[in-house]
Formats: sequence, structure tokens, C-alpha cells
Amino acid sequence: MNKSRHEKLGLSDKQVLDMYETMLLARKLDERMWLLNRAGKIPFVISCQGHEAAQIGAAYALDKERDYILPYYRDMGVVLVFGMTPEELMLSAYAKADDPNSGGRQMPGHFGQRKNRIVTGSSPVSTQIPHAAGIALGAKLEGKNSVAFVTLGDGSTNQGDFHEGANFAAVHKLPVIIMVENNKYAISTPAEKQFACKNLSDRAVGYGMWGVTVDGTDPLAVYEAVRQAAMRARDGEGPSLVETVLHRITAHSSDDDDRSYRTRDEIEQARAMDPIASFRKYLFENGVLDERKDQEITDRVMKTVNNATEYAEKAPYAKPEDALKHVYYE
Ligand SMILES: Cc1ncc(C[n+]2csc(CCOP(=O)(O)OP(=O)(O)O)c2C)c(N)n1
Repeated sequence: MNKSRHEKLGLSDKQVLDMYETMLLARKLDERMWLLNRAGKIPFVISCQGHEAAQIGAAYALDKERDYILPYYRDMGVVLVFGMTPEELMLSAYAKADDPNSGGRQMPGHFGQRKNRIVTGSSPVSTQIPHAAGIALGAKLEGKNSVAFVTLGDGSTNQGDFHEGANFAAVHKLPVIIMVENNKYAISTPAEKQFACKNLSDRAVGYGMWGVTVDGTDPLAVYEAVRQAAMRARDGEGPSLVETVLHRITAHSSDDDDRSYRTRDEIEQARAMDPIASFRKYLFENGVLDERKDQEITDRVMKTVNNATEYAEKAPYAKPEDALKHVYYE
């Protein structure tokens, strides 16, 4: 019998079902956050919707015990795979004291959690690329064989920090994977006003690194590319640039109205290329998922989302006297 695509990649049925469930969990948490925002309960959402396949496919190809991740604000799927819990993500959305990322101080999406090897990022986009190069240099000097996996959007590849980090990583052959989540917009600026090359991975050759562009709505394609990049990094072949092409299903954030710069048609087309629907179809066609199992997974995910919401809603805010905690030396 012919092997299915995931079997050829060495992934079991259980593993792809787990990937699917995590994609669905990221989506449902994100959708709940929009509802909570519109209900006036949480201040801000910056969405992973449309990016789930790239995020979860990539994170699955990494080693959670060894590798460091430097995610950007949309990467709920990446941090879920690395161990941040739905409760913790909701605590962050509600800006509650026990938010592991910042104790409720930062906007949601500023992920950072030491125990799960999630490196705190800064608000200026692309600053995480030189950080990843530095972490990879440290790992190389210590002979740790760990990879630094860093993500950013297409617009962020035009920042100086991207160039400096990519160039430094390539010159020193550092174990870095730079993954671009190209949703073809930087807030309202479309791709054609951002860069003139065909693919963003074309830039890899200029740095002397391996680069590839893959369908970011297909978790298996992204898994394969990031796995290859990780193997290269561990074999001392230096950094890689993986471009995932996907669609931003929502507005840039809960503070943006994309109707002013995208047509309704374009938004509908983006929704029609939903990575969760296409992965569900793949799993059905390959006999891994059926209606009953799908319902079971959806019920479990919704229960998790409801519990996380309730937990975070009831959780306490930080005490006023804690405002300066971690700001100055204690
Ligand atoms: C250095 C810097 N300039 C501007 C901003 C404001 N800003 C926040 S997100 C964003 C758009 C980034 O677009 P892209 O990198 O394509 O990522 P996307 O949000 O589309 O996933 C901008 C301009 C910022 N945070 N940092």
C-alpha cells in the first residue's frame, strides 16, 4: 500500500492528530480572545489565525528539550507546542498577575517563559533575529548542539536587525533557523510595496545560507522544511531561511480595521484557504480522522478554552505595590 505523506515523513497517525488538535486549540483560543475583546473584557488581540499550520508544523520539527525559540507576536501555535498552557495564554490576554510572560505588564504576544525555552522578545520588530544569533553562538561555544528558532513577519524582514542577525549567523555558521510567516501584509502595507524579490527566501543566497519557500498553509510541508533546516544546523552547516507563505485571516490586530485597505473579496479568499480546513480534509482522506473523532477533538478543545477563560477571568490582577517588580534590581 502507498504510504501517506505524513508516514513518508516519519510521522504517526497519532502525531498528525495531535498537530491538528493543537492547530484547532490555537484557533479556538484566538477566536475566544476576539470575543472577549469585543465584549470589553480584554484589551488587545494579535491573531495567529491563518498561521497555525506554519507555527505548529515548524514547532513539531524542533527539539523541545534542547532548542530555544524566539517567537513573534502571532506565534500562539509555536508556544503551545513548547509547553505554554491555554490558561497561561489567557492570563496574558487578561493581563493578570500570574501571566508567565510579563506578570500582566506587557501586551499579549510578547512571549517569554524560561522553563519552556521561550526567549522574551522586544516590541520593535526583528530585534529577535540578532538575539537568536547570539543564543546560537553561545550554544555553539558551549557545544550544546541546540538550535535557535526565530520567527518574524514579511514586513519585518526589511528591518536592519534582520540583515545584521542573518549575516552574523551565516558568517559564523550558527545553528539558527529564521522562519518568515509571510502573510503578505505589514499592517496595511502590501507585499508589493515591501520588497521587489519574488520570494523572500531568495535573500538567503545573499547571506550564504540555505533558503526555501514553502506553502505555509500545509503543516507537513513546513515540518519537512524546518526539520531539514534543524538537521543542517545540528550538522554544523549553519543557518537557514524558511519562508512560509500563508494568509492573515483577521485584521492586523483588534485595533485595526482592514476593510480600509483590503477588499471583502480578498478577505473571503484568505478565509477560503483556511489551513485547518485543508488539514482536516487531508486527515479525512487518509483515514486518520472521521466525523466522530473530529467531534471528540472539537469538544475537548472547547472545554479547554472554556476552562482557561474561566480560570483567567477569576485570577487576581497584580498588586499595585508590585508595579516596579523586575524593573529595578531586587
Ligand atoms: C521597529 C518597529 N517598527 C514598527 C513597529 C510597529 N509594527 C508592529 S507590527 C508591524 C507590522 C509588521 O508586519 P510583518 O512583519 O509583516 O508581520 P505581520 O504582523 O504581518 O505578521 C509594525 C509596523 C514595530 N513594532 N517595530
